[in-house]
Amino acid sequence: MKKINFSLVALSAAALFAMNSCKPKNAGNAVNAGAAEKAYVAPGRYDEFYNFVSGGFSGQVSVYGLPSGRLLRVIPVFSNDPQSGYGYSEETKPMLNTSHGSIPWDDQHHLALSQTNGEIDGRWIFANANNTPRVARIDLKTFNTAEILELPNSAGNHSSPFITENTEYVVAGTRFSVPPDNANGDVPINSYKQNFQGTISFIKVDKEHGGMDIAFQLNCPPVDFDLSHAGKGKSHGWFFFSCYNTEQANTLLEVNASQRDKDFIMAVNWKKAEEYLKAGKGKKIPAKYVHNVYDEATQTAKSETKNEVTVLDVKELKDICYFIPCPKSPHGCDVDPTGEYIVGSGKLAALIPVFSFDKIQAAIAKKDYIGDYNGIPVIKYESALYGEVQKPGLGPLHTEFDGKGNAITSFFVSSEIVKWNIKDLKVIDRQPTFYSVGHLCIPGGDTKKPNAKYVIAYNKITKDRYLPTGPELNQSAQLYDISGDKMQLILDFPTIGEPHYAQAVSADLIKNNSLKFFKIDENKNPYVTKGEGASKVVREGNKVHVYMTAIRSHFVPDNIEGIKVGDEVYFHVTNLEQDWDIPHGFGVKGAPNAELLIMPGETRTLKWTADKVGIIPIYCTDFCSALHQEMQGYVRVSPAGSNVPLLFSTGKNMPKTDSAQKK
Ligand code: K7E
Ligand code: CUA
Repeated sequence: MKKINFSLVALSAAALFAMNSCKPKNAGNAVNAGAAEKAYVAPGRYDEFYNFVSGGFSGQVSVYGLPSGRLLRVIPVFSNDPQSGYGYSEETKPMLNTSHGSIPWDDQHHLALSQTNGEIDGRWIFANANNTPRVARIDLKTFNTAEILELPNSAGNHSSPFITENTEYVVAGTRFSVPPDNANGDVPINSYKQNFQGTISFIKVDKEHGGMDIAFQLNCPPVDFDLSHAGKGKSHGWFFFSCYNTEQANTLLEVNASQRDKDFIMAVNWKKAEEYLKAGKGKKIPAKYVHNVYDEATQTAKSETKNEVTVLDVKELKDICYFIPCPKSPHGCDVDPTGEYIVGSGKLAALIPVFSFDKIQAAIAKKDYIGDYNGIPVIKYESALYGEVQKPGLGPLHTEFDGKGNAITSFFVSSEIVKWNIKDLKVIDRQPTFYSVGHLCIPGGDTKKPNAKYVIAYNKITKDRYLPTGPELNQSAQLYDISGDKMQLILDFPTIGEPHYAQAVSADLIKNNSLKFFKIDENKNPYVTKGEGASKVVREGNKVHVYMTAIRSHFVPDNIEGIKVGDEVYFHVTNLEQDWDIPHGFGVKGAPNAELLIMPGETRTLKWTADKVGIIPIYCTDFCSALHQEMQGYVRVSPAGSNVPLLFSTGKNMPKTDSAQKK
């Protein structure tokens, strides 16, 4: 959530007072002397945890080490990447394809590490694109985006991705309700109540390879689904979604969607939905969406358009969905490690309700409803409620769990994190954040087995925390040691883009499976060049394929003649190195399609259209050896229709050829 502007309508005078006083005067003094030691990781030493952090409006996912806060890598997911050529190289362009065409930049909010038995298994991490609804799977062997699946009938894929305890499903709820894709969407906006619909997608994940596919969608009432979490343990088989705008407003939501005292958490019995699906109750409806898969063998992405999706109507099919009233405009919806307690964080509420899974089940059994909402039963608040945390803070957003019976909740307005006990609902500790915290992360904090050494707060505002850099300041994270009685701030570090949700995991689970280079023998890219002797330049009409190799410190070929204006030149560059951490780069003067960064054993293709007569330099852009600066060459471009023959070489001077133009 980005910089909420709380309206006067929604806040009491007391709350406003607190907002103004939320920034302690001597923020710098909040860190005591012992802190530096706790966050210090000596040069050459590894961090204890990987921290995967959403990049918000950057569209990427970044990886930090904890406790040092060192940036380890930015993984390109939903945006073109000026570092690796992701989204620019011919191999990766299809990854950013959608039913709207190629989209070079999206907005990434939430992450979900794959789980087995409710624990992180270190295989994949899933990420959402918020703007043009998509879910990505990142392979944690290579830290590459392996797959991106578009979601039809959705808009603003916010409550996504959230995962079940054995990665059976990755689930995605739409933020905006909209008319379904196959309906006539040319309707007045104020016909929201009649024509709009909320959609939840259940994406099944192949157990072995991770491949994603939409198993079914739920057709739900038109509200805004904000966040979500799966049940676990006793509540495995259920999913919980926070909903706002149950007023079903379509304008000035700031006021119009803040009317009701309580909105909802929607409980979804997905095992029941599976039964209906098996019984053939799903309706196949036309829907156009795109599925992009990166094939590791060919190192090439393919984009496929799908035309159909199976929908279950939760109004017709009873016992899938139930609404639970939740004060007020709930944002985070978090389930504790036992699966019994569901925490709804009402942004405008002065308390935190904690719901009991057992009580929800009992209420459903007794039909303890206060009525229905668009045909869906609404459970009585008191019947679902375990209890309320009183006066926790202002503007609760998100909750993580420490596995020792405590929850830690972030408070955007009062700018603090607050630890409270789940059983007695008493506040135990509170610490300020600097400033306006959004999400929180404890390693494994939304699983059955949290590893509660640290909590990380991801903040929206950093003014006065860092040296000024003009009007724009990076967002930041703050690391707290939570191993003792009091939470202790030990480190600040800036982040790439705006961090929303993040996940962290013990480094041991990932680091030993990490691939060091691609084996050249296993490279099945159709344009691979497996040795310098195999390099060549092939003309097919106005297309020219350059099969090029790179190894310290030269390209083969590095002199090419016979290219003509208007030729489409494909530089297929294979990095022949078979060693960890020896990439080569590739740049072509004037190429509007960016550059390449090629990992050892990998082939990457840069498409370039020769647009001017002349000599075009090419060179390696990654400092790969002492003679990196010598890793360069030339391409001669002759006029269209010239008779300069196609020649290529490295290390010998080609014959002088006549460049006279045919008249
Ligand atoms: Cu709270 Cu998009 Cu998860 Cu941001 S959302 S903070
Ligand atoms: Cu290869 Cu520098």
